[in-house]
Amino acid sequence: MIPDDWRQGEIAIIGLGRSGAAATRFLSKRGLSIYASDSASSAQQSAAAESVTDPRVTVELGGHDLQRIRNAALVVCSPGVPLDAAPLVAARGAGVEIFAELDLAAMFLDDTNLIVVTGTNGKTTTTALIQRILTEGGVFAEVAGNIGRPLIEIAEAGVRPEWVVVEASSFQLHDARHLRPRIGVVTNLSPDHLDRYASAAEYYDDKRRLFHKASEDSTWILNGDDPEVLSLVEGVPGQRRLWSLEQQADAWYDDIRKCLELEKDNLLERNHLALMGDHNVSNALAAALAASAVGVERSAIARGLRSFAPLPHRLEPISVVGGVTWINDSKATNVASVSVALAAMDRRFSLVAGGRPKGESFVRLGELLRQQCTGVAAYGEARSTIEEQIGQYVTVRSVLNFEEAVHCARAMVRNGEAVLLSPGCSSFDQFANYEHRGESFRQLAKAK
Ligand code: UMA
Repeated sequence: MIPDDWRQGEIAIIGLGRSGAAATRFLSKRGLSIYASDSASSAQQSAAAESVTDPRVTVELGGHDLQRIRNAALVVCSPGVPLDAAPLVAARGAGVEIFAELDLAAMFLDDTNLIVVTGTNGKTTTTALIQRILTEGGVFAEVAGNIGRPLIEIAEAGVRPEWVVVEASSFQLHDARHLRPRIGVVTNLSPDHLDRYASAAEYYDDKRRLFHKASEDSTWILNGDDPEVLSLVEGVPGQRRLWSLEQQADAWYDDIRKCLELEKDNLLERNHLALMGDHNVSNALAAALAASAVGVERSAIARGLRSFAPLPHRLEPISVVGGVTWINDSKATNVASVSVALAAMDRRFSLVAGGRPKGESFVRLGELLRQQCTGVAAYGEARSTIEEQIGQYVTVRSVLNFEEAVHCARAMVRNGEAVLLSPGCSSFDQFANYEHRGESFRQLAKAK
């Protein structure tokens, strides 16, 4: 299964986060020589380096030996490594083949049933919903990919699940050549990661890699309300199943009867779904269609949806303290996600936003905030931009640090209202990741 030319030299692994560490384990077990390097040398990378005992693996932290990478038989890169990072530029310049970790895994999982979920927002919830429903329907399913577990770990595991539900980010899909979903889901599309891509079109091009191995046997589950999604799939072979919040479709939401419908029958009453916001109705409809394509019965789909609890950091109601509801939406790292959160709010609230900006404009939030928002506490590197761009619509208090922002936001609401963390930015100016930011919010809420 390992191509002969991979044994002609070293495999260069770029980045030693979860993906790089898992790829190193997988390839070293197959007897390959590996040079794994990471530009950083913090605790995570050091722990990964220490766990390597195979003498065929050389680990370098705090930098990359570009000449060694140029001479490699193959490069495997982590999703967080930008395309213009020096090691990737060096590899490309020397004509070395580059694999994303997810695509490397896909090569070894070609005979495994994959449901691949992509899109800009809602991927993780949809992925988790599908697994919940499949499990309810008696199907052995696991999740992997952007949701947190590198797909290569599934390729390594001894027992293969019947279905793997893979959340795929655009970074993981970049240049994917081997990924062959039996079922693919596209939740929605809007510009994102403009700090990494030169344009939204370039970002959509990576999303389009989902269809690279499409055939007449493929099933595509698509958001029928999103023209970008429908245009992305134009000309792609395979069966299409659409869901909609606006009109009748294969799965749709009947806003008059407040009921989710699947293939012309009632599936579930809206109030039996424990998730806030219409976007989550959309995710539930997508998951129902995917499970139905696997063959799960309607009653099990309904039970799976009914038993699904909100995921951490995604519009997660965390507590009610002194009559104020605290809602953690730390995963909202782009402006489109914040709009979705604002639309889901059913009461007056203050907003904590900020962090490291990704190059998007916040202006479109202005009108949405005017309706129910009592004030915005803007923090971190994005604070001045947020104040400049939405200050004319709503009161904005600009502060440097996160804790101060949470404190400020609390002071802007009363009994019966809510404090919403939906930052619209990445967390990296003050936190290791969005989870860390969400946990910090949880602790601060508890202390109020
Ligand atoms: N690095 C270098 N050289 C460089 C640049 C970076 O060595 O020039 C190093 C960094 O120091 C770091 C590593 O490369 O150690 C990059 O690691 P990574 O960020 O890819 O981290 P992983 O732990 O492998 O996590 C990745 C995904 N991270 C990103 O896409 C940024 C995780 O998605 C995913 O869960 C995991 O693989 C398993 O598949 C997280 C994410 O933030 C949740 N995703 C983005 C999002 O959802 O918006 C796309």
